[in-house]
Amino acid sequence: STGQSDARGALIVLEGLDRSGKTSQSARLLSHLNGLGYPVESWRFPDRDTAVGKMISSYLTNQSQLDDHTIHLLFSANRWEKRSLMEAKLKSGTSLIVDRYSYSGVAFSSAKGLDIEWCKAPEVGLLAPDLVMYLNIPPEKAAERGGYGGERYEQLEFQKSVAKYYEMLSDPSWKMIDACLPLEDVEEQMKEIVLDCVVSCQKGKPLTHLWL
Ligand code: Z5A
Repeated sequence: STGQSDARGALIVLEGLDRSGKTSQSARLLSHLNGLGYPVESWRFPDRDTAVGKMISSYLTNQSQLDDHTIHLLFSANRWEKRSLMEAKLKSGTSLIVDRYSYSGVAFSSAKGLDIEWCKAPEVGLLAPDLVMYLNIPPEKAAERGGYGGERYEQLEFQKSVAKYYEMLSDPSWKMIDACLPLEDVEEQMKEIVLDCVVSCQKGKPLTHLWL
């Protein structure tokens, strides 16, 4: 077999603290891959456009209060409601660059004190990323960047705790990106890693599921 029929898009996830530069880098990677002629879309979680996403958004902007378990399950439900579309996109050959995924879900809720295994459970069965890139930045440095402090989780002490949980969740397959450098240098670290991943998925690397 040439493996041709199993060609698919890559599921690429960007994780990191608030203000680590995920949104900026998603846009850059999108245009990089587009320029090379690869079908690619940029996604983000939470997806605030769905019905569940609207509840999440109202919670994050402090317009509503929810029990910690409840909001955790809503974040997870927000990924589940996009799961079948995600699979269809990947199978049709479109790569997805996803700004935050299940690791954010577990890291943020665990940092509030919820049991980490309980937090992982609802994520089991979602598609596993082909690549996780962690935009690494000390919480203090991230806090110095613009626009900090508006939403519920944007507080230094909390972000420090989130960083610890990310460290617990990370595995050797994660690509650690130095996110303190200028935008162009951060992008430069990611381009080749992303392209390698897209090429290996085109060659038919099998899709797997969380939690690995
Ligand atoms: N959350 C959760 O609890 N559970 C879940 O399951 C999920 C999420 C999925 C909202 O997420 C909150 O939801 C989030 C986690 C929680 N809470 N927090 N914290 P979100 O994705 O909607 O929002 P965010 O991640 O907090 O923020 P952001 O604005 O998307 O940050 P970013 O994408 O990492 O950074 P950016 O927008 O690209 O850049 C931020 C600023 O820094 C901006 O002014 C840039 O110009 C600047 N910047 C970026 N890169 C650089 C470099 N390299 N040098 C200098 N300045 C830079």
